[in-house]
Amino acid sequence: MKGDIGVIGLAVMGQNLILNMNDHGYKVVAHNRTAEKVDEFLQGPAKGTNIVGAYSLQELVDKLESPRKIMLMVRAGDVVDSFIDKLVPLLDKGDIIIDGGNTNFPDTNRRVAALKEKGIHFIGSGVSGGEEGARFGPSIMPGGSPEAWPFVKPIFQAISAKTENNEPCCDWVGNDGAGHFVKMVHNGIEYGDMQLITEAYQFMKDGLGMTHNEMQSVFIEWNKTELNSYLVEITSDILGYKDTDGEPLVEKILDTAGQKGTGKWTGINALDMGIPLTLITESVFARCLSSLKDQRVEAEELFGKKESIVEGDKQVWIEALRQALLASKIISYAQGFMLMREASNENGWDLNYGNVALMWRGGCIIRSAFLSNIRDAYDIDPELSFLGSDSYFKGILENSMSAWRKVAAKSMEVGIPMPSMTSALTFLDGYTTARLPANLLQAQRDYFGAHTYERVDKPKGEFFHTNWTGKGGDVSSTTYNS
Ligand code: NBP
Repeated sequence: MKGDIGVIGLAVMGQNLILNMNDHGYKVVAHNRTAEKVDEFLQGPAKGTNIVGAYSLQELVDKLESPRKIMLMVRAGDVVDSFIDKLVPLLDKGDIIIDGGNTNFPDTNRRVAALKEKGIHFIGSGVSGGEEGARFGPSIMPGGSPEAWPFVKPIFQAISAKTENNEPCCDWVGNDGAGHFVKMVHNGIEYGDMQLITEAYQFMKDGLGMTHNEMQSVFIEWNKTELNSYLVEITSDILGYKDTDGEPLVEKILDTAGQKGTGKWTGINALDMGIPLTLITESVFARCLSSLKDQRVEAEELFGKKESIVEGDKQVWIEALRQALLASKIISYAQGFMLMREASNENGWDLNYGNVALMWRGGCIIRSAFLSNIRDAYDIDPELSFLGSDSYFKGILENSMSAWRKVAAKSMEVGIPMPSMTSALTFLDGYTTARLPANLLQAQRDYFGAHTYERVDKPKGEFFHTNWTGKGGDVSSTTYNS
């Protein structure tokens, strides 16, 4: 009997996805560049299963049922192109290549188009959930050649995480690089969620002077509220984790955050598309700032250490912080969905935002109860332009406003950096202001560069230039936005 699917790449993600597929009754053919890893896998974790090995790409191709489905779980970038180049001459028209790595979506756009010309279908799929997700149920976000989906759907939906209603956290996202785009935004939101939690931690630790056991208890309690999520849950575990000397391990970890690019790509795409994705972008910058460790140490000496004590009833502050975190999180998701909406419009992807929320509901790093509410919001209005306008989320934003402002103001007053919580509030203030000071900005642009402006008392699209100093001419710059 031939294999149902081939997987190339036997590192942590590939091995665990293969074992997951095997558990669901699929016969998987496993291949890896370094052939010894095939043996190690077959004689190790795959021992006693139906999984078979292939030591060359030809052997892999020969062992698969038609149309062949071959999933790459390898390092993103050139490695993917190199496998595609080697596979294509061995494949038949109608065969399917799937890239399950963390690929930047323009690469997927390019690969879908290039392979289409050769009659090969290509799926670019985000896979989230890390090792455990891959093994027992990841969130899977596939996009690319729609013709390929019916062949891959049963396998992907079987191995994916399920919601509490047993719905698979995997559905077709859209054409071209839509799946990888949605995975990129997922990772950007992950950056935002993590940054928000760290800001709450610093406020509790430095501002309220709380112990790690106290903070752990707060996160355990928060996990029983609307903040219920995987990241809040692991944060409570981390805060309670003691090093061998009995001290909290987290305080021994160097405070410089790493990043592998997906948050940065999300920010770059937001800038490219003109979407004010402030919270996620602040989170990326917060990681950049954290990496300037030596400079920060010198600067603290130069400027003096801040005494960031927050006075007042601790319990009141903790509840205010919870509300500020929740409200900021709504803004982060609202901005992420604005970005997806713009990308969907620009690329003709016709994204289903409720389905995206469903795919993130389980299996992935940002899984949370909150995503069910997002799904509900898009069920009510599939074209919702701002998540915060949905009645459920609007209610939370309004109820949290006073506490959120108090936390933001206090952080500024005592010098606790909270870039994501404060920028989220500033965004909402801007978004809910009908008239912003951009009129003055337009006047400045016209003053120094004759960039022209529109008038509130004239139809939109009519542009004016003023000779502000009496010394300039009447020639204006060409009006366009980039
Ligand atoms: P890695 O990202 O570490 O990739 C390891 C695989 O890539 C191995 O099979 C390795 O083969 C192969 N490879 C490399 Br590296 N360079 C190669 C080359 N020049 N030619 C051929 N093969 C090469 O594995 P992973 O962490 O399992 O991740 C796989 C994909 O899934 C990545 O795109 C990753 O971004 C994505 N992802 C990872 C996670 C996670 O939590 N780790 C989560 C979600 C998505 P070798 O054994 O011969 O070196």
